[in-house]
Amino acid sequence: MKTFFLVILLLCTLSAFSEDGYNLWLRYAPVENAVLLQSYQSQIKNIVINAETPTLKAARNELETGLSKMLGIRPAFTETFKGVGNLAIGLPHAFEVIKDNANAQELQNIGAEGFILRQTENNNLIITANTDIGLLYGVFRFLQILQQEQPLSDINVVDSPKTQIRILNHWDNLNRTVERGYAGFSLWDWFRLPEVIHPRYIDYARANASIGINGTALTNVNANAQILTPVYLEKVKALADAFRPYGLKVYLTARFSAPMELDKLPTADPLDKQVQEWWKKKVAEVYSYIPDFGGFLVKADSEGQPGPHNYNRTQAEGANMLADAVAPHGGIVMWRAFVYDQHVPEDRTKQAYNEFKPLDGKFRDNVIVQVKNGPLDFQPREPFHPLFGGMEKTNLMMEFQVTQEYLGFSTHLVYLAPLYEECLQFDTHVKGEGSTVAKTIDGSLLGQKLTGMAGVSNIGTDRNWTGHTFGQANWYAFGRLAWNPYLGSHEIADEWIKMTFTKNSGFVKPVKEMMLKSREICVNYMTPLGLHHIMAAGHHHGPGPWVDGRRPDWTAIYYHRASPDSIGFDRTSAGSNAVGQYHEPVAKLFDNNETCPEEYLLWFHRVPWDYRVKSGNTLWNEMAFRYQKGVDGVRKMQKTWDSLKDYVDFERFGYVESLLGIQEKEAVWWRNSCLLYFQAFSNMPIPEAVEKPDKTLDFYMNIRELYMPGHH
Ligand code: BDP
Repeated sequence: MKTFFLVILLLCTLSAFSEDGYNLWLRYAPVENAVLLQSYQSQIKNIVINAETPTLKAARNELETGLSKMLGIRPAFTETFKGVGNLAIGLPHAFEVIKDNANAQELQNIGAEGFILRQTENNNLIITANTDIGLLYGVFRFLQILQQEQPLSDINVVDSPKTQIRILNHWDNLNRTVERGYAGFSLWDWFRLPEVIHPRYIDYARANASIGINGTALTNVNANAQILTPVYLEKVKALADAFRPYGLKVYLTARFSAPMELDKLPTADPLDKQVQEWWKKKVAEVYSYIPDFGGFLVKADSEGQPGPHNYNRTQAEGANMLADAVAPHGGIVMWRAFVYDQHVPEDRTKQAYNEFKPLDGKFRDNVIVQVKNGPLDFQPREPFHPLFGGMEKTNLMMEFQVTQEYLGFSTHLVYLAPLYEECLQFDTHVKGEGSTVAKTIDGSLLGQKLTGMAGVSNIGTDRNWTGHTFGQANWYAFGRLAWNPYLGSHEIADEWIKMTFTKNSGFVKPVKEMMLKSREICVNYMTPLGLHHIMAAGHHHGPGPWVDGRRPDWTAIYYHRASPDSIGFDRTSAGSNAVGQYHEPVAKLFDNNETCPEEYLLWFHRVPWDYRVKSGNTLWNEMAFRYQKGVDGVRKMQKTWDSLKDYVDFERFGYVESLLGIQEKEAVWWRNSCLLYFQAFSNMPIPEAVEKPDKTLDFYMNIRELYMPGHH
C-alpha cells in the first residue's frame, strides 16, 4: 500500500510540473491535509454498490479513479457491509442502511435527478437517489467534497437541480468549424463516426455530468438540414449512446426549410398538412435511432434563417408544428426568441419582445422559448431581457453565452459568473418586489412546467477544451448556475479554483479576487457606461466604434450614435421607449437618467459629453478614466498571476501568463481606439491621468484582422 501511494505521489508531483489542462476540474489531486486524508481513508474502506447498470458502472469508475488519485487507496467494492468505513450507494431500497437513513418525503423532494449524501449514526456514508443518474450526481458531489478537502463528518447534503433542461448549445458545423468557437474545431468527428468513439467524448460527458449538465445540442443554430439524414443520424446515435450513461441527452437543431431541402417539398409552411406529416415521419425516424432523443433547438426568422415568417405564420405556429411532431415521443422544442429583422424600423433591442409578447400562452406545453440574457446580443454588459417576467404563461429558458464572442475570445481572462449572476438576480418585479430573473426561469414564480438554461459552448478540440485555462471556469459556472441559479459567483469560483489548481489559500484568495473583478475590467476597457456593440465588424474581435456601411443594425454607429454634443441610444419614453417593455418600477428606474444605474447609462440614455456623472466628472472624462481603469485592471491581473508562479505547474502558469500579455495589449488597443474615435466627437482633451495613445485614429481604423477563428 505504501509503495503504491508513493508511486501515485511521485506521478502527481511530476505532473505538477506539467499539466495541459485536459483534466479540467476533475484532476483529483492528492489530498494534502494529513489529518483529513487519514479520516477519509478510514471512512471509505468498503464501497457498497451494485454496479450493474451503465450509469452505476460509470459512477464506480469515477470513484476508483478519484479515490486512488486523491487518497492513494483502492477501496473494496462489495455488495455487503463490512465492519466500519462503508460508503453505500444505491436506490432507496437497495440496502437496509439506505432505507433507514432517507425518508420518503426527502426522496420525493429531490425528484428524478437529486441526491442525498449523508453520514449515518454508525459513521457509515450513504448516497441515495431516485434514479441512477441521481446517484451519479451524488457520487460526483461526493468526490468534489474530497477535492475541496471538506470534512465528511456529519455531512448531510440534500440537493436537486432547480431547472430541468441544463444544456450546452454547440454552434458546431458539420465540417467541424465552430461558429464563434475559439478553442479549435468541433469535438464531433463526423467523418470517423459512428465507428470511432474518441475517449474524449466520454471525458466530455463526465465533465458535464460532474456539474449536472444533462443535455447537449450538437449542431449550430444556423442549421444544416443534412444532420437529419440517415447518414448523420447513425453518427448522432453513436454519440447519444456514448453520452447516455452520464445522463446527457442529445438534441439537434432543426432547419425550418428541411422538408424542402431534403425532400423537395414545395413549401415548409407549418400549417401545410404535407409539411406536418413530413416532420412527423422525420421525427419518428430520429427516434428510431435515438429512443431518448431530447428534441429540437430552432433559430427561425433571424439572420437569414428560414422560419414561419416566410409563410406569414407566427413564431407560435412554427414552434407548435414541431412540438406536435416530437410530443408523442416525449420530445421538446427549444424555440429561440432571438428574432429581429433589419427591415423592421424598430429599435433592434425591442423586436423580440414585440414579436413574442403577444404570443404569450399560445405555445404548446412542450415548447420552451429560449431567450438570451439581454435584449441585444451577448454584450459584455446588457440589462436583462424584458421577456423575463414579460411572458407569464409561456415556458421560458435562459440562454447565456459561454464562448466569449464579444468578450475577447479565448485569449481574455473574463470570468463570466458575475455577468450571469447580475442577470439572474435582477428584479423584474413581474409579481412585485423579489421577482428576480432566476425565479422567472425556474418555475418558482410563474409555475412553468418546463424550465431550463442553455449555455453557448466554448468547447473545442484544444487540449485544454476551452482555449483559455480560465475559460474552463465559465463552463463550470454555467453548469453550476443551471443546476442552481441562486449560487454566488464567489462560491463557484472558490470550488473551481480549488479543484482546478490548489486549495492553498495563498493562491485561492488572490485568484478568486482576480476572477471576480475580471468581468468589470473587461467592461471598462471595451464598453464602459452602457456602450454596446462597438466591436469590429463580422468577427467581433477588437474595437470598431467606427463600423458603418452595412445593414444598420450590424453597425456600431447605430448603437452609440455619437455626435459633437452627445452620445448614447435614447431608449427612454421620449426615445425608442425600450424602457416601456419592463415592469414598473424598473421602467421608471431605467427611464430617468438620475436613477438609471450608471452601468446602463448610454444603453438607455443619450447624454451630452459634459453631463456630470455620479463621480462629478464629465461624461467624457469618466469614459476616459474607465477605459484606463480597464487597462490598469489587466495589468493588476498580470501582477497577481506573476506572484503565484510557485503554486502552479509551469505549463499552465506560462500559458496563462502569455494570454494575459495578449489581453493587456488588446486592452490598450481598445482604450486608444475608442478614446481617439470618440474624441473626434467630444472635442475634449484626454485627461492627464489617462495614458495618451501612441498611434493615430487612422492607424487603428486601418487594422484588418483576417482569418479570425469562429468566423466564416
Ligand atoms: C450572434 C452571433 C451569430 C449567431 C447569433 C445567434 O454573432 O454568430 O448565429 O448570435 O445567436 O451573437 O443566433
